[in-house]
Amino acid sequence: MKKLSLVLNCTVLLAFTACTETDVAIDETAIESNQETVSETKGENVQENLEMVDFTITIENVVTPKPIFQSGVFAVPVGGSDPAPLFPGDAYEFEIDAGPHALPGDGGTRLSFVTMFVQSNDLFFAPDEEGIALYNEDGSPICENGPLDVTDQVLLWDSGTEVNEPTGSPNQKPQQAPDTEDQGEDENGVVTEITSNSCSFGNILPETSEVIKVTIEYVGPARFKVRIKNVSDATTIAVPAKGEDVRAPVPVSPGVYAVHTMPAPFFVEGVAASGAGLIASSEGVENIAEDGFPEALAMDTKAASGLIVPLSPGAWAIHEKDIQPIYSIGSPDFGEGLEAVAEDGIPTMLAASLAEKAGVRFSGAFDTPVGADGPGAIGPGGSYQFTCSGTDGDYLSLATMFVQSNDWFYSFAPNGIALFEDGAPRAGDVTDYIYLYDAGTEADEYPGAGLSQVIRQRDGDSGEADPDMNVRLINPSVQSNVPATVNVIKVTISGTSK
Ligand SMILES: [Ca+2]
Ligand SMILES: [Ca+2]
Ligand SMILES: [Ca+2]
Ligand SMILES: [Ca+2]
Repeated sequence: MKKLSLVLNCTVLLAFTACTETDVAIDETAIESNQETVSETKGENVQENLEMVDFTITIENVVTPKPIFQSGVFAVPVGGSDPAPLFPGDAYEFEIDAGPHALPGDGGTRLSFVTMFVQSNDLFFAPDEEGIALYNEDGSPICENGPLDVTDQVLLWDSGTEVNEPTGSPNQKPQQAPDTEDQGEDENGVVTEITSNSCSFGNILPETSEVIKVTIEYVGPARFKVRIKNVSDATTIAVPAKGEDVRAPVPVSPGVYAVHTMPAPFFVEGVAASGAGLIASSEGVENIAEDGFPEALAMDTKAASGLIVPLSPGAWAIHEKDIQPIYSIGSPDFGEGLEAVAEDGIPTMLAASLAEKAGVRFSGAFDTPVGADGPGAIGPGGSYQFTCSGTDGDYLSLATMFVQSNDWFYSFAPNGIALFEDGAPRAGDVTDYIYLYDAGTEADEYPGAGLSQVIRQRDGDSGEADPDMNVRLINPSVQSNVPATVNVIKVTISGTSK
């Protein structure tokens, strides 16, 4: 077993395991020394009159880390076609993608959501700041054996944004006109948990479990269905503002959900709703809690959602113009080590193959992040750097893993890129020439959640066979959470004449 390390912000070292099968033999000494391991086996034929130039290649992880893994809105009741509140018997359903964790050591994935307790000025239902853990400590989903009732993890909160009035008052939904926003006296308070079933003005509130029932079902792999049902009835709540002994149901509003690993996505207890929590939405929970309108919070939550993609150690080659040293599009993987890079972030075999390959002049591996003591992946802000030499007519190829995948890698086009342009050493940003490919060696799962992806798999080289065995470009629309290449990786070259 070989430990790879994931370096985040160049300082935090998080280890994740990547086991190796016998066909991906790891030579520990090679790993440790291969920053300097440069093969020159094919260098004999260099023309003496061509100037040799040193190049420094820098591979940076330029991901902007987002605090939320996945988010969305629930607004259309099951069986309906338009957004609407839940009335007694109605339910919202939505599905989420989540592995046990998104990054090593991140505390595990949890679900949070915010929805209005409609018979109020500004009360809402939500789990506590930690959210509802989706996996047990042993990595098994919380609801392996059918839908699990998690209503006991759902609490009632006062958003502190509108002064509470007797239940049934005209400043409360459903008495307010449907489109009205922000009708009622500003409270200028903080988010507070409602811990007894009465609040100011003597409102007698039902138990949470008398209003909603929340269940989570594992429809996996790494996928869950959440169901929020209105279980209130015509007599659930007293509405004294509408008359003595008058009772009513409690509708439940559309809301926003988030899959996250750090606590407090939407609000912080004891803190004003605006600007609080991971999302720091200026609207906060106010618009949902007062009026049942999820749009503003949903937009800010979406902006705070995104996949954090580490990049792995990889291999490089300086080679002749017309060879494709690492892969060919539309052909299966050569079986020379690309698979181990693309699936598990291990470059040893590919680097060894490149060192022996006809047409390759120099080659090596990059595995130790700048500023790190040992090999590891790079998270946002991290970088690899290596130097190589070449002459006019030489090409550069490289491969590094898109770590939140089963078998995706970044590379130049199959023939690499020319080291010289119009006779001058290439210099500058060459990210425009980098593409994201599927190696065709393992079936794809949802990026950042898949249980056979290197961060989450239990053993190296594990996963289903890819239904398409050919190396191919990733269609960016395949999964909505795959960032554009320029938002993940930046590759720069600087050449210096000797
Ligand atoms: Ca209030
Ligand atoms: Ca109001
Ligand atoms: Ca694949
Ligand atoms: Ca795998």
